[in-house]
Amino acid sequence: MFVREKVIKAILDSGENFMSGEQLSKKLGISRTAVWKHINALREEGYNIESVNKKGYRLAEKPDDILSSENIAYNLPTEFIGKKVIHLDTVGSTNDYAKEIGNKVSGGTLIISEQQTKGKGRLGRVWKSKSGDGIWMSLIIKPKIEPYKAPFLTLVAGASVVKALSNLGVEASIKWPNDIIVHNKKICGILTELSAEMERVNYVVIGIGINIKTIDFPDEIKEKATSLYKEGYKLSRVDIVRQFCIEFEKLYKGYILDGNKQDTLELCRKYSAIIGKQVYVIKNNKRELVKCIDINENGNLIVKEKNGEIQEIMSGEVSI
Ligand code: BT5
Repeated sequence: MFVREKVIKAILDSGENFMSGEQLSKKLGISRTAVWKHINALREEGYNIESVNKKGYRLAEKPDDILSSENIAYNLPTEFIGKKVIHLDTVGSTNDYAKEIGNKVSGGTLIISEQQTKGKGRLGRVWKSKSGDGIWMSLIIKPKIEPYKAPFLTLVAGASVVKALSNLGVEASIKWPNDIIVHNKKICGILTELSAEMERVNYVVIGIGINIKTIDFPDEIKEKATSLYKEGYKLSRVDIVRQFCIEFEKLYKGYILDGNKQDTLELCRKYSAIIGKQVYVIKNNKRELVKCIDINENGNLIVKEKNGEIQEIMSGEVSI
């Protein structure tokens, strides 16, 4: 844990009570000047820390919505997912940032930015990521697997997002392969990128964008995009990220350590927006009406074509 996290943890742990500079300095083994510097840095990050003469410091209000390392990692019941968070004000793309540092940080590191100026979707598409409007984050993981096993991690991530939202009372569903929707509109997109050699994965970056507060979407997406706020949900971003970390770690460990795909697949089926429905599959600019039957062991979509033929679809786009 970094010193600044320890400072905020000590303050959070003391609840309503004040912690004096003296107490903090003894508890953390740092000088009082260092305590003071860390307190100021935390204030700059948005923490409302009261200081009262002769009493010390105390948190004036619960800092719910700051996506800081301290808030996310505080008593987070995971082993490694989300234990280290890099919180940025602005960045081109959290995925690109994650790829720059991927080799240097430990698995489980989370990069979160308030704003992205070059947020990316799949195939070079743009992901709108206005400041403070959502959760724009990338998780770096280092599974010891062969590269062909990595795409399943997109499903693990999708299942974890819907489960996390469901834990917080949001009815969301998964539109295979990488969209999460609420009331038929896209609330979240996932972009998985891989750094690998032929035989092994170096690291995987799972980029997740969740619209939280957006009210006005640009014209080109306003018919198909929505935010939690627009759908009537007022949730703290910190809670969502924490729930995501908890759910992701369970499914991820199951898949990587025990080869367990079932838990992820069960969630993908349970929360599927398309299984049992007629949808259009779009591939190579062709649009075909099919019926979705299932998601198979490999995470591929099984559909029945008009002529009755069963097909397995490995990638592409689905429109409802
Ligand atoms: C995705 O691609 O849905 C993956 C989005 C991943 C975004 C995260 S944010 C953190 C991390 N850093 C990044 O740079 N990216 C990841 P795709 O399935 O290709 O969908 C992209 C399409 O979604 C666009 O072409 C638009 O039509 C639409 N779109 C763009 N911004 C949106 C938004 N904020 N909400 C909903 N839809 C959006």
